[in-house]
Amino acid sequence: MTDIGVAVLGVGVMGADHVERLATRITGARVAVIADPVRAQAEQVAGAVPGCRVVSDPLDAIADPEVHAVLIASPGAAHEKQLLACLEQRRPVLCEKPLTTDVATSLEVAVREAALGLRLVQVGFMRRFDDEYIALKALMDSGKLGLPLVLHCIHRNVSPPPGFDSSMVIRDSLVHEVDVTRFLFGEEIDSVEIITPAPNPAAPHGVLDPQIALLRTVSGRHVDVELFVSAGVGYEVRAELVAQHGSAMIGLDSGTVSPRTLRNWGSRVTPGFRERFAAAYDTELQRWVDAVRAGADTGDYTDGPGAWDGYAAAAVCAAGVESLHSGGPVRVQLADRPSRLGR
Ligand code: ISE
Repeated sequence: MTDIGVAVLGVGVMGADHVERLATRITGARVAVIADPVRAQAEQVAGAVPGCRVVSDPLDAIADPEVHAVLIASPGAAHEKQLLACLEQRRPVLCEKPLTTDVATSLEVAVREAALGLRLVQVGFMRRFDDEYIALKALMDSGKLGLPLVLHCIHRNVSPPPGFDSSMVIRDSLVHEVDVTRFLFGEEIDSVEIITPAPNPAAPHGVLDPQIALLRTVSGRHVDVELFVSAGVGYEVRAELVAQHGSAMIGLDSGTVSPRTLRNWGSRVTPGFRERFAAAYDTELQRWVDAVRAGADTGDYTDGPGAWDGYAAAAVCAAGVESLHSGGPVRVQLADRPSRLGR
């Protein structure tokens, strides 16, 4: 089989990173078309990829005859329309989180996909492809630590992008731990509570940062997450599992516990998510391309979290945003999972 043609929609930081990845490290696929509202940016990124065309309308890119699969890295608000067009054209699609920007439209995507009897949508929760998370899950599933009980997480960024607000700490940052919780424990989240300590004076005006999220799974397991998007030091994403017979920690960068301050930022702390999860993104894309190529036989064009996972994460984050405003724990409302019809 010849390489599949991929359309990349949105070539900001993440989209451009994926174009470079597809063009240089991923086998079995080539970037056929790029669409971005900033034409100059699209031209610049496409210029580095032989044979890649720039198309103005993302919907034309999805329908393009050279395109077999779509990678959505556009802003969240554009996802719903682009995802529905992919489903209509039966195009396999890898969509960066969030699936869509609200719960109802995320459910709509999951329902429409299920009605096709195919698995076409994969959500870009890249931590599921990271060696450390995979090793932690394998350790939990092996039973060596006994019953998993508690997960303590840390999620710190140097600074948030422009326009970040308090609810984005939940929808943009906590969403990763939401998916990690569902991935590691293999169960849904039942309630969320957001606690807002005294804000960091260096946080952008009006942004409540840090925030502490308390998640409770349906079987009663506890997950706490410190979210600190204006921490000013580096990209610190850690998790410590506490289980019946012991504990295990991932995300220490150097493998040791060392003081982390601005002074040792350069040498010890990973600067951002592209560096921390570079290998995970490579694995994610290679496995997605392989799944797309194999999908015609199975109707499953994904190898990772799907539309339901994107929807469930959106539902948990909506409960989190409600808790941010109202205080106290908020129950997560989940619809019945749509079953695949047909195949
Ligand atoms: C960003 O969108 C990401 O996905 C990063 O992984 C996360 O650390 C950051 O907080 C988000 O804003």
